[in-house]
Amino acid sequence: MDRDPVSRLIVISNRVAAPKPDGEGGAQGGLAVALSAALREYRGLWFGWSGNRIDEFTGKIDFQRHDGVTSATIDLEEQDVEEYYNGYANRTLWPLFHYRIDLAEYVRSFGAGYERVNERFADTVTPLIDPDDLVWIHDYHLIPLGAQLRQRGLRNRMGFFLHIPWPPARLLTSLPAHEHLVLSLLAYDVIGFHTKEWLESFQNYVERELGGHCEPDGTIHVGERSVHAAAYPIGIDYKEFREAAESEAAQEAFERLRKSADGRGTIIGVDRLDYSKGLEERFLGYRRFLEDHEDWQGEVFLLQIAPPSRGEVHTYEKIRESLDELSGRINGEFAAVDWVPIRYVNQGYGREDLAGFYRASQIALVTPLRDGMNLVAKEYVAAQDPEDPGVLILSRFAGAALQLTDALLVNPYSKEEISDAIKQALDMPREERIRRWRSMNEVVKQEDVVWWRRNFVAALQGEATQDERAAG
Ligand code: GDG
Repeated sequence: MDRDPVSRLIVISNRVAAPKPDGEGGAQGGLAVALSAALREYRGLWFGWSGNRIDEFTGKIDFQRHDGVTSATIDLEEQDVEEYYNGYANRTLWPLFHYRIDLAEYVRSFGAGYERVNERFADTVTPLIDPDDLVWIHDYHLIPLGAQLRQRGLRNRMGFFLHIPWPPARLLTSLPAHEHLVLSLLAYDVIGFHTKEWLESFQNYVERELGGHCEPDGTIHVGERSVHAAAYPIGIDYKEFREAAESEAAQEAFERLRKSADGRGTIIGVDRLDYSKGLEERFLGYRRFLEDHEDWQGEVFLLQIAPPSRGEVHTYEKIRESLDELSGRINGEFAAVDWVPIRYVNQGYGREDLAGFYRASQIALVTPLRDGMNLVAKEYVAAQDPEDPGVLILSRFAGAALQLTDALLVNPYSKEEISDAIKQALDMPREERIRRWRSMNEVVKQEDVVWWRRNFVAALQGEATQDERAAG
């Protein structure tokens, strides 16, 4: 492998985004979208699971090179995938960190599988890391990886970024061995969250449960250890998304949707099919709107794009079934021979198509019950026509609500608030739409994915934190 004199960036995440042929769709998650953009202009290495399952773990690494980025992937055993990915990551941590303690499953073998896979990651990636490389580890799948790498002698600057919310301390303490998990985070030099709210929950846990002390400059002390923890809100690749929005494919998608709308108002939702996204509550809020405003029946429709994800986890099968049922029920109740209130689509589209659909829609309903950030809200803003922009209705409980304060902010659990916001959006004068959009667009444009990456990497390189390295 060729090496440059300046530090390389080693990114480690559960999955490595495979380059996709132009225009190909799919339910590529927000993390993958964001990191592809960040690494495009950074020389580095991206390490993760290939997505393949094998009978017995070999530790064999598959290297690929594209766009100046080397990706290195490993295969995992079936049992690893069950316990680490489907288990601890997606049946324990994901629901708990999204405040769904009712859905969180605490199974000892999941925890063991999680530790084992983190060790496997550490064993295979350690030899690929040079002493002056910066190491940036992503998300809830890999919380203990930094500590594992330290145990293998790595002294590099290491950062961790959490893409999902950090739950309140009282919820987190329901997790068996929660202290062990959180203490492992102290192996990093920098810990990043999307928002101040998640950061404060983390600080609160550290003070309450670990007896730590948090300074106003972001330094956290626990015993002998000090780390820097701060909020780094992720953005979208604004430039790339604007280009997508202006492409021919986007224009075709725009026309296709406008033509089929036939003069009706379009409300769009785009989400991975996940219970955290508040889809059932959204459908019920929209149903309430149709009930509250009969004159709008037949004049507007909801296009909900929801590509399935995590199909191997039972809760995801269940949410899929209940949404099939609910959309069918609402359509049966309100539809006319020439109008269907909800167009519910379980397939993914290319980014250019999405951009065209966003632009063709007068309203976006982005109403997660809890979301680390939410990139769809930002993409919707970026795709709008500056002369005639649409209105963003956004959940107060998405991290994005702290930045996009000119959206119509709603409580996603309240049918009435969703209904009222749809009405307000449909009635909103053009000048007000433009004013709100301009202010949101400024944020989305300035605080983009490059800004996010630079801020995080600067902290990782910088003065901040990490003291007694030599003491190990
Ligand atoms: C996690 C956190 C945080 C969706 N459908 C299609 C499609 N998508 C793309 C969207 C967007 C991405 O997937 C979803 O990103 P979100 O941020 O909305 O949500 P998560 O996947 O849950 O992401 C989240 C994020 O990480 C980053 O830190 O913001 O809070 O939960 O980019 O456009 N893309 C295409 N076709 C689809 O049908 N091409």
